[in-house]
Amino acid sequence: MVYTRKNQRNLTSAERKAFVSAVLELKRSGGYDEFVRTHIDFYVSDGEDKLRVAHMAPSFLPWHRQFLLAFERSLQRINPRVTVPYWDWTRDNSPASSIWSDDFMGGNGRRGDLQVMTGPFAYAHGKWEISVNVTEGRFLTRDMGRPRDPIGLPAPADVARALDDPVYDVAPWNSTSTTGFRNKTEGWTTGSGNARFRNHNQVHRWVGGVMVGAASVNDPVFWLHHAYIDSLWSRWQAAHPEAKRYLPDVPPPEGDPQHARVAALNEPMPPFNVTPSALLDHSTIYRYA
Ligand code: CU1
Ligand code: CU1
Repeated sequence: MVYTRKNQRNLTSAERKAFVSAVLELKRSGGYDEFVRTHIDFYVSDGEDKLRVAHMAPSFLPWHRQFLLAFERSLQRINPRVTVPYWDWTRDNSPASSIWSDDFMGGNGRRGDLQVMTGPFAYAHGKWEISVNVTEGRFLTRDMGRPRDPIGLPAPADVARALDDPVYDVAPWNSTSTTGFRNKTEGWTTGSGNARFRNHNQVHRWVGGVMVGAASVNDPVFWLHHAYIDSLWSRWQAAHPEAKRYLPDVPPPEGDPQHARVAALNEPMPPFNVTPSALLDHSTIYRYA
């Protein structure tokens, strides 16, 4: 049965509750922290001379598609009716948006230590202690909009600029690729400060706190953000039916600086035994509403 991923703003309160309960149960059982660990383990930058599959690479989109599917299957083992909702941050674009309500993601961090004090993932409520992290931090933090160095959320025009690019990705297949749907969506630019971050990266930075960096999975909004990014990949495919759906289609040859550092169309993306090619079409698994 093809299931539906919904816009989080359209969930009923029962659906919100079911999603949150499944996430909390996965956390309680230890399964959630395995996802945090995987994301940290595969947080490889393009300054490192090794294979990078998750970020700063063409497989940014299929790697996170598989990561989301694995997470969603874990939730569905707890409650088969649960799917991962998506957060359209071009529309629900303020700390007052309903996504941050007490029965869903909870609110902003408090002044000072940025600790989230409301909602199901507040440390003080006893169900969300961060145990796998890149810092000593044990509680969920957020710093929406970075008031000391303000950043906004991407606008519809920013998303449109990515969707309008007819090429999936271009050499050198990393954070310096200046064109191509993949990096326009992932969001590395040559700018400095906040201007370095667009679309996907800009949203991580806008939420702030643990959403910045390798351990960002510790904020459950990570999944809602990435479900929206995943939906943009679907929209890009639909908008460019003639385009090659993934590049590079063959591995960069020996002598190419990206040789053995990126996954081509038919190469597996560790830790998953799955290729980008196998993930191009999600229509037999789920759809976006
Ligand atoms: Cu990631
Ligand atoms: Cu991300």
